[in-house]
Amino acid sequence: MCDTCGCSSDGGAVIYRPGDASYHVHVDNDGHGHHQHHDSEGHEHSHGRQVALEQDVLLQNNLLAERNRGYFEAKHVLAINFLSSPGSGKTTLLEKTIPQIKPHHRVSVIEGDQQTTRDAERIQALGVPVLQVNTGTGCHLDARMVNRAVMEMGLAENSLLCIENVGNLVCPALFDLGEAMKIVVISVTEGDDKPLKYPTMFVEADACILNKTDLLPYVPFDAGVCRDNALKVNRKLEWFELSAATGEGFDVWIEWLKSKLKKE
Ligand SMILES: Nc1nc2c(ncn2[C@@H]2O[C@H](COP(=O)(O)OP(=O)(O)OP(=O)(O)O)[C@@H](O)[C@H]2O)c(=O)[nH]1
Ligand SMILES: [Mg+2]
Repeated sequence: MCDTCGCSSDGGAVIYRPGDASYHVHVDNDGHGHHQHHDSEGHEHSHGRQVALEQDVLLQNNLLAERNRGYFEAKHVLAINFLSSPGSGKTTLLEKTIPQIKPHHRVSVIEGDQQTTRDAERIQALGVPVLQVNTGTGCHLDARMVNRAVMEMGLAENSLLCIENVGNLVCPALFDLGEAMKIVVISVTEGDDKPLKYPTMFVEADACILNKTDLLPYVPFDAGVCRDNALKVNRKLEWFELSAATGEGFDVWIEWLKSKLKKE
């Protein structure tokens, strides 16, 4: 049980490679993984070790996050943690963003969801390396899950790593993954008061993307008010307004992302 947010993420996470039914990696509490192989009769044989769960979940997480950060820095990998409520458009944003980055930089993706490999399958269709972490009843990714996934996939030098966190506007903000940046995605159907009601996510974020602007004519949402609310809780927040569906507003976002990649 996670002492921080009360969700159960202790060792329950499993990493999947979309399209490869024989591939599963169970993530231990120390971030080690063990593959499970199915024999001809479908029986599982697990290899690995279990370590007692640390009491201080966040301290333990932060230590491993620093190891991840060191690894990313050594390889000049720009790791971005994408966070939002369920359905704000994180995967759609990646589907539209990656094809514009891929000609210039290698891109890898880690997908976080409680269940299914649906998002990883959507990303795999773009032709970039992707692994899916299923957190089971856990409501966020943590540093050990990312550490394990990164060790499984390996990362190219000077590349972009996109980590799509579990859809949740609360708990994922508390867990450092070792990323260089957190980007919170909010969509116009969620209400322009969300930055005030869920400030931790916006305080922790480096940038905010207001998505689904194509729906603005149909919903009572004031983009200016939302921006002001977000900047009230974090005046350094970079702000983007776009529609991942139509591509409107995408140029500014892509130019900004490319400028960050140049610095890697
Ligand atoms: N109108 C409109 N719909 C969008 C836009 N972006 C995403 N959607 C739709 O919103 C729904 C959710 O999009 P996803 O990209 O799956 O959202 P997500 O944040 O990845 O969802 P989870 O991974 O479940 O948290 C889908 O039906 C998308 O087609 C947009 O800019 N405009
Ligand atoms: Mg998604």
